[in-house]
Amino acid sequence: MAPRIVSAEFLKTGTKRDEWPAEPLPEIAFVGRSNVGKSSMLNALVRRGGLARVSSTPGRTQALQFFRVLRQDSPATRPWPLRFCDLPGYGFAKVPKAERDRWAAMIEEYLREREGLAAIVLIVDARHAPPESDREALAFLTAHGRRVLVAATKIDKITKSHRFATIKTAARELGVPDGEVVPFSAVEGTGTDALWKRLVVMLGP
Ligand SMILES: Nc1nc2c(ncn2[C@@H]2O[C@H](COP(=O)(O)OP(=O)(O)OP(=O)(O)O)[C@@H](O)[C@H]2O)c(=O)[nH]1
Ligand SMILES: [Mg+2]
Repeated sequence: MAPRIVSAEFLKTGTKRDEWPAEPLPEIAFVGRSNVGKSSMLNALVRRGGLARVSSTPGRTQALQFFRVLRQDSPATRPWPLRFCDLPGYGFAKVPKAERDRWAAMIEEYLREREGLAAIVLIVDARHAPPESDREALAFLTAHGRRVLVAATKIDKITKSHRFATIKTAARELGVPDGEVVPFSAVEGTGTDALWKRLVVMLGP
């Protein structure tokens, strides 16, 4: 079961290291190609439609966006805070190269060096076999010792009978075990419970 979300609020934008929030909380970051559905996934997980900015124009999220979330796992436990970090996407060709390089440097520094980063959700598009950039992102994260959860989003675009095979293909292409790719849809709400279940394990009590 997904936890009850007691509150979810926008904290701040960060473009530089000294703008990363200082409050020591476990953090979850959302990584993936431009327009894949990172911000929509974050919103679906906290069940707040307009929290993170979503747009059909790729390149919507242009800096690190931090959110503070209070979750309650069961009525008997007290709420625990955590942070979400919504990242700009990679692979968006229409952004000028200098700006792309600046984003990449900003994202990589954060992913390499951020303390308290409990897990990273790597989001891939269920409709296509993961491109080279997704495999590179996964290799980068594991090389830096990060714990990664893979989610294949926009699964609503795949007919139900093809979903299993789609997830299997994505897992094989990425070189992770089948069961490790979570099918997800921000539109249907598919996968929010499964993703939360794994996040809660990584976040600890
Ligand atoms: N069908 C479908 N559309 C989705 C889903 N998730 C996101 N979208 C759509 O995909 C587009 C991009 O969504 P965003 O959440 O802004 O994607 P993003 O990865 O944050 O994009 P950038 O911040 O620009 O990199 C929007 O038009 C969303 O409505 C999904 O699960 N299913
Ligand atoms: Mg976004």
